[in-house]
Amino acid sequence: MGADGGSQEQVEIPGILHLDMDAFFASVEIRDDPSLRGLPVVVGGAGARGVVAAASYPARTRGIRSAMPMATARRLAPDLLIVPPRGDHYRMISAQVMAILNSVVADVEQLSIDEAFLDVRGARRLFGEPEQIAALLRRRIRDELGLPSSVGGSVSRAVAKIASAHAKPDGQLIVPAADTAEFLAPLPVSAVSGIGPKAVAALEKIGVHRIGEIRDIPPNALARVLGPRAPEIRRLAEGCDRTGLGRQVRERSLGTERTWDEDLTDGDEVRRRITMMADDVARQLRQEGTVARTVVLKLRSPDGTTITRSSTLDQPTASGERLREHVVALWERERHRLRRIRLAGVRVTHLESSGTAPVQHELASRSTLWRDLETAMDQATSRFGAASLSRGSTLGPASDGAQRTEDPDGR
Ligand code: DCP
Ligand code: MG
Repeated sequence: MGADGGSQEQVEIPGILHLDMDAFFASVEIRDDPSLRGLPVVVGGAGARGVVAAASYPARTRGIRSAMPMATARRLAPDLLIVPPRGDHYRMISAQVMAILNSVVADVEQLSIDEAFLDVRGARRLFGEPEQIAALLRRRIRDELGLPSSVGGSVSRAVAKIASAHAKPDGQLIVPAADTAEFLAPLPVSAVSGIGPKAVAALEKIGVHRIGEIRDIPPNALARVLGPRAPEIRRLAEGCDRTGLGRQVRERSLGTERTWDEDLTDGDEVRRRITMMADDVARQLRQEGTVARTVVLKLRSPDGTTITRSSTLDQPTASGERLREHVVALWERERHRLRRIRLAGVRVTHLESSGTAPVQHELASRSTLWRDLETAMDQATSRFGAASLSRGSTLGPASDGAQRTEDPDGR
């Protein structure tokens, strides 16, 4: 599944860990000067325009936070102890932390100076379950570096990060796959990385304050508020996110394209060819049980001029009919620009597993009909070959054997 590969069972192990050092810069200073322990300590510029970089947990109980003006922090805690930052020192200790992580776990993705994601699903045989590995890492960082850290674990990087914040300070929380939605439900939407103050305000306007309430919002309404991230955040709220290490699941695409020896000059012929390509791409999607949200039409004239136009669908689809509507619309918009066509291609991106795609409401009955029809066509095609069936409107003079291309980089 996604970039994780592996079996279903493997995917359900909450072995995506997020480790984050507690009050990192402040903890280093306290370690190096134990007389600071238990006191409201901040690291940051002490001058008039200084800001708080890190605040010890005793400082936080007084309301002091990172990025706060130092003047405000001083007002909140008149007994505040301010330590000037030592960047090189923190960077060196950060490298020591990462070396410990890398000595235990093969898949480590450092995110910032004091945090990393780890995929420990492959380390189980050697080191035990994710809980034990989290405890081992935290113990080694404590014993070898004298510093506190916290770990969250989940089947998803986003949930692991939320869990580590939940476990702080000096704790760990591994959320089993089946408990994910329940764990997230009562948390404020701002706990999701990437939901900033603007999105929080927009969600509040539609009555959503907690992550669990996201599940009650219809997909279209959620898309209006959150834009393209809406499906991903809904999956998260439902406990269905399985995104592991790496910035995101690698964006896959699939498609088909064809170059002709002789230029196509007849617009209707081009239209027929791209219609067949849309059908072929839809068939590929259905074969692998995915649906696509974006369809891309590529056209090249004999002089090399290439235009690439894409169209985003309201709902992800594996229907040739839906893809056809979009590529033909793109073609109609661009046809005046290219009088002769040497190459045409149809490609889909933003692929999702068809199991998780939201049902298309208004067009449900129509698309169900098409899906059944197209599934029947797929079965006939696999039994009798591609030439046995084609859509009425694609029956043209020449049968086109567009070659199938698979492009993991989405170009
Ligand atoms: N940092 C900074 N300025 C900020 C935020 C952070 O200079 N606005 C630095 C100081 C932090 C370090 O980065 O110690 C790590 O950032 P975190 O967000 O992980 O914060 P802390 O580690 O300080 O606290 P927490 O226990 O919440 O992780
Ligand atoms: Mg931290």
